[in-house]
Amino acid sequence: PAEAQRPLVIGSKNFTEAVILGEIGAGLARHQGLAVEHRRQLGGTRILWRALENGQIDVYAEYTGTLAEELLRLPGADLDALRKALARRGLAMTQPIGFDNTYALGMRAQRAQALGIATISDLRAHPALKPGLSNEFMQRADGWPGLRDAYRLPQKPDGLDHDLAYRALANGAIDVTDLYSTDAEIPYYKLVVLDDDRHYFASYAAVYLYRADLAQRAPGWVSALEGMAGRIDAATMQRLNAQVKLEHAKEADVAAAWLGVAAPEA
Ligand code: PBE
Repeated sequence: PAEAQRPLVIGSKNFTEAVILGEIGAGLARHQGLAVEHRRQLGGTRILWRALENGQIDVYAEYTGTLAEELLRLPGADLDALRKALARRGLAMTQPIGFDNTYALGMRAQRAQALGIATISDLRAHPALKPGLSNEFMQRADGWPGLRDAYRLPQKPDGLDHDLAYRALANGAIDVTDLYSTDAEIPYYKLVVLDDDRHYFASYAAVYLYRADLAQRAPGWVSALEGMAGRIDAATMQRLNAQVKLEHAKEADVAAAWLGVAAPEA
């Protein structure tokens, strides 16, 4: 049937880690002789979610907190509740891959120290600080509007591309940005992660989302994706991100090297 001929497609969001996880997912299929296409950097979260729902892609890497807070609007839902809500949409989720990539607010360590800022609450006393926040964070249910209200923050942030935020921080164009906790730039630029003292941010465990029909169409791929459970810890993911962002390796090469050493047998 036509369904069986449909090529296998994995997608990725438009940031480095997402692309690496896309390349690893594609590599797992290729290891089994399956032809798979990786549509790289398709867009932001909502674009990938829609592409998965309507079958333009079969798989992409997502984060549990993003599913709960932004996509399914089930704040605080556990893995079981997320799975049930996904199943109703013909979708499924692997076990967590082994690391969390949470949102956090960050500043240059020196500047934070000079101003006596260690927690997000401390920002309230510094209304003149300029936040530059990634465009997606500005709009998301778990992003700026909720954070501002939860902490009663007085600042007026600008939106910018996440990849540009680090240089803007380094050269003083902005004072605060939203970090992704596995970003390689956090130690590189000597940034400090402000303590989320009101526990606003959810936990964002990395998983692969896939269309439930993939279990019939490519069962070996589904088991290989499930075999990623617990395989990448946060330090490893930050190192893979660093290879691309700081050492300028290609995502595909970083993924292939990781698979060569650590690939679970199909
Ligand atoms: N992140 C960090 C997640 C949410 C937290 C940007 C990696 C994402 O949804 O893409």
